[in-house]
Parts: sequence; C-alpha cells; structure tokens
Amino acid sequence: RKPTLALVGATGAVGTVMRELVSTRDDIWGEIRLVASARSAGKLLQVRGEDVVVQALTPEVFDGVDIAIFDVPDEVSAEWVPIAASRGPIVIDKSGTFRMDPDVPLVVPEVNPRDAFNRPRNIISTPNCTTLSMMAGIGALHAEFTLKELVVASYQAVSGAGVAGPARLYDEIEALAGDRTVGSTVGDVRKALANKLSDDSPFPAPIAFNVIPWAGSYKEGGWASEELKLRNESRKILGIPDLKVSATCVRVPVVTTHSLAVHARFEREITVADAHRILEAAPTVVLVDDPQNGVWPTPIDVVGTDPTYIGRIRQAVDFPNTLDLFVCGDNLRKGAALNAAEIAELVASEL
Ligand code: 11C
Repeated sequence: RKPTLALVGATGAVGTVMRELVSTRDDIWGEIRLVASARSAGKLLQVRGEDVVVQALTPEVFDGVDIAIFDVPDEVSAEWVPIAASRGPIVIDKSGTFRMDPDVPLVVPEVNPRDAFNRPRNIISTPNCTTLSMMAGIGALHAEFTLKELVVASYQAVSGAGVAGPARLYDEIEALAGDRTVGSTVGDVRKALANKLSDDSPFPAPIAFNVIPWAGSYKEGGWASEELKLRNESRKILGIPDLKVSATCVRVPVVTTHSLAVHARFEREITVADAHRILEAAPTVVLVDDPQNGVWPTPIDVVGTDPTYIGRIRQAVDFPNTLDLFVCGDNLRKGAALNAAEIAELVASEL
C-alpha cells in the first residue's frame, strides 16, 4: 500500500508550492488529502493533475493518514499538530512551535537525516526558511572543517511573510510607478503610499524602494525573532550546542528567494579551493562563483528551483580560518515545502 499524505495549509503560499512539488516529484503517495481552515473547505485544488476537494481541519481528517505536513501559523500548529500526531500520522511541522522541543527533531535531510528517525512525540520540525537557505552548504563545509562561528546578514524575500507579502510589494510598486522623483526626499515614499494604499501591510515600513532591518516579532534585547531562530536552529541542526551565531535579518523588495551574506569561522584553515571542492560535491548545492566574469547567485536567477546557490566565496583577510560567502535559496522550496517533502519521502521509506 502506498502511504497516505495530508497537506495541512494547502491553500497558503507554501501549500501551493507543496502541491506543485508532490505533483512533479517521484509519486510515492497513495491518497493525498488537502486540508485547510473551515473557510477554504469545499474548494477544489489541483494535485497531480486532478481536482481534489479541500477538507476542513478536524481530528477525523487525520484518520488513515500516514504522514501529515503542516504549514499553518504557529498557534494553529500548537493546537492541531499534537491532535494529528495522536491519531497516527507522523507529523512534519513547518511552524516555529516545536523546533526547539528536545523531543522533536529539527531536520535538514542533507545534514541530519538520521534525526528524523528519533521522534518521541511523532513530530518532526522543519526549520525557518532563513536558516534553511544556508544549511546544505554550511553543513557540508562543517562536516570537513568543523564550524565554530557564524555571522550572518539576511536579505529576505517578501513571500517569507505569506501570500500577503508579494501582494503588498506589487501594490506598493504600482502605487509608486511613473513618478521618477519618488525616493529622493525624506518621507516622499511614505507620503505617496499613504495617498494611494491602506496602511494594512505585513511589513513595518514601506518595502518598495526600501530595505527593512526587521523580520519577525520583537524579542528581548532588541532581537527580531528571525535572528534568534537562525541562531538556535543552526545549533540544533548542526549538532553544535555552543556554536557562536549572530544575525541581522533584513527584508528586501524581492518576491521569492532569500539571500544570506555569511561570515563563517572554522576550527582550522580553509581555503576557497577547499570550499569549492566541498560545495561542488554537495548534491543539492550549486556553486556559482566566478566573480571576475560577473558570475554569482542572485535571487531572480534561482527562484523556482530546488538547490541552494553559493558564490562570492572569499578567504577573510583579517580573520583566520574564516570564509565570507553569499547564499541564495528559494524560501518557498528548499526553505519550506521542498524540505518538508524531502523529510516526508525519507520517513515514508520506513513505513
Ligand atoms: C520570513 N523566514 O521570511 C520567515 C518566514 O519561522 O518559519 C518563516 C517563519 C518561520 O518572514
């Protein structure tokens, strides 16, 4: 019998990519059940070229399900993931709710696949898209050179904030288009937007023509939740509890694909040639690193694809054993849906 898969949050930004992925990857699934809030129940959505009726989130919807992938807000996961897990399926949860629970593995198949098979709560978490964007590459470098410190600046796409993110960016661009002076005096972008759009935005400042040094919610000490997630999740996935990590997360006017500037210190000397050799051999990493010829990864050149792209690899001049590099990864694919699909395929192999 082929396993039954439930996709919870099937109508969201990640859910949409999830349906596309299960329709195009190796078809190991029997029934694929689509689940969403009561508001979306009854809708028809396509999976594997067929219309499937969306079912409402209820305890019974998990009966007979082998694996359930959740991509819903943290508070919905907090309530419903334990209910689902208690009714049988292995639950793969994309929310932040269970990631740091010691009884819930946090899995990136390229880095710590074995952790997926030790899951006391029947739950596996999948990391934040910002963390995930660099994990395959950093994990491969760590396996040979032992990572000691990470300093990261992110350049995060608006779709990280869900479907409302791109909607807002497009609205703002449309509202500002045509005025070739806007962006040249203090307050002119805010004023132009206030005249044309409601201030109901998923972002705390205008995102068109701008960058915003904030992603997520406020945490003690002035940290944004994304920055602490990147630190704590990297430590757990890599299995380095005392890894030194510091991050600044920034939202940029890119639709999809997160980028990260990474400053990584290792236990011993590592050269650019070492990094090239390791990353070229990493199956899900694409090395795009020929700066003399203008070759490096950019978000618009990688969006919609599965790998992590790495370039601009330099040996830090003033910091021993340290590389600086630039990573791009589609935040909805490897950053979210793809990692969950890969975990599902991994655990399905034991069913
Ligand atoms: C963003 N990384 O770009 C976030 C979205 O913990 O899974 C995902 C939040 C999370 O806004």
